[in-house]
Amino acid sequence: MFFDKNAETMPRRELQALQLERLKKTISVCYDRLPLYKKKFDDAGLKPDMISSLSDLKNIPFTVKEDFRDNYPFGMFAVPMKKILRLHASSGTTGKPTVVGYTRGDLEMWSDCVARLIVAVGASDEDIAQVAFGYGLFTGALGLHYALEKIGAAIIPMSSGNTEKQVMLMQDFGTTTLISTPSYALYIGEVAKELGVSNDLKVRLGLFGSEGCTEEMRTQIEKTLNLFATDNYGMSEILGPGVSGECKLRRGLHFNEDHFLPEIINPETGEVLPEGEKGELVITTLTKEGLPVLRYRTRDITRLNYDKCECGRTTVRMDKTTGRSDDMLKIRGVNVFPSQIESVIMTIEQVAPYYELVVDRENAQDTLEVKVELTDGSVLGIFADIDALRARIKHSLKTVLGLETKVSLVEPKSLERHVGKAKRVIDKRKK
Ligand code: DLL
Repeated sequence: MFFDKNAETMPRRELQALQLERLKKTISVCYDRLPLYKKKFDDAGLKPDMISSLSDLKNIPFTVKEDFRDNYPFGMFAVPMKKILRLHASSGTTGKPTVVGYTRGDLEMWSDCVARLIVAVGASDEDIAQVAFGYGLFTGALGLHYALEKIGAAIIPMSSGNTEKQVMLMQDFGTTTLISTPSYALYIGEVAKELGVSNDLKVRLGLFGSEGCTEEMRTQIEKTLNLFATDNYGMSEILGPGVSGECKLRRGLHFNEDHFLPEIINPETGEVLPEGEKGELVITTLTKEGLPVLRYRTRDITRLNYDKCECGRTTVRMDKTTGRSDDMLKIRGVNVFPSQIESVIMTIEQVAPYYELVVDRENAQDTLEVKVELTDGSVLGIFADIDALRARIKHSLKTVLGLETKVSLVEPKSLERHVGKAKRVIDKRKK
C-alpha cells in the first residue's frame, strides 16, 4: 500500500531532477535569508550559482548541532515568526535545547511524510492507534499523531508513562497499533505479562523509533507483545519522525527522498563516501520552509542502498543505524557500540532484555561492566550456575567486541525501565 504512490515510486532520473530543482531553491533561500549560511558560503568562497548538479552538494559546508545552539532560539528560521505555527525542541543534555519551527506548509509535508511510512507497514483507517511517545516539545508524539489522523486511524493520545493504565487502555480499547520507543514497548510488554493480560491484547503493529534497536531486541519485543515491529527514523533538526522508515519487507528504511537528500561521509575527514559504504549520515532538506538545513551532520552511522526494493518503492534505503558516532565508547583503545552488546544480551535465554553499561577507569585502565538482569532470581543462590552463565556471556561479548568485560548478573526487575529513549550507558570517566 502507498500513501503517495507517485512520489514513492518515481523513476530515479525524475527524482534526481526534482531534487536538484528543490536543492537550488533551498540554497538560495538559505543564502539570501540566513546570515549563518551566507557566512559559511562566503568563507568557503562559494556562491549559490556554483551548485549546478547534485554532485556539487559536497562543496557546501556542513551544518552541525552547535549551529542551532549558537542561533538559539529562532536564528535558524528562514521565515518571519508570523509564518511559524509550531515550535518543538529537543531537550539536549547540556545547555539550551535545539529549537525548530514549522510553517503551515511544513506541518502538511511532515504529516504526509510520516503517513507514507506508516501506510507502508500497513497502518490504516481500521487502526486504533495508541501514541505512547511523550506529547510535548519532543517531535515523536505529535509527528505520529497528525499522520495517524491523516490516514483516518482512531488515535489514543496516551503519551508516555503510566504504564499500567497504558496496558489497561490497550486491553479495553482494543488498541491495534502501538507507537513508542522500542525500549518502552518492551516495558509495556513486561507489564502486560505481569498483569496477566498479554493474551487479551489485540495490538498487531508497532510503529517504533526515536532510538536504536537491534534485530535481536526487535525479536524480543515481537515475542513479548505479539506484534509486527517496524522502525521509523528522524531527528528534530531536520523534521522529527518521517525522514525514513521501513516498508513491510523490513529491508532497510526508505528515505522520503523528494524532501530529504541523504549523503554518507567519513566522520573523520568529512569526505563523501562511495555508494554502499558505511559512514555518517548527512541530510539536506529540500522543501522545508521554516527551517531549511543544508548538509546536517546527524552523527548517526549507517549505509545507503539504492537498489529498487521489492515493495515497488524506488527511494533509497538506509540500514538500521549501528549507533551514533558520539555513542561510541572507546574502551582501552577498542571502539564499542552499545548495539553490539545489545545483540549479544538479547540472544541469551536466562537473562531479560534489559542491560546497563558502566564504564570507569581503574589503575589508569578503562573498564566496562555489563549489568544484565536474570529472568529467574532463584538461580542467584546457585553459585555454579551463576558462574557458568556469567562466563558464557563474557565469552560471547569477548567474541563480538574483542574485549574483556566484567559481567554482573543482577536481580530480576532491578535495572531501570525507560518510558522514552533508554539511557543505558553510565560513563564515569566523564566526571
Ligand atoms: O527521535 C525523532 C523521532 C521521533 C524519530 C519518533 C522516530 C520516531 P530527536 O529526539 O531529535 O528526534 O533524536 C534524533 O535519535 O539522530 C538518532 O540518533 C536517534 N534516532 C531516531 N530514530 C531512530 C531510529 C527523534 N529509528 C536522534 N533508530 C537521531 C536509531 C534513531 N536511532
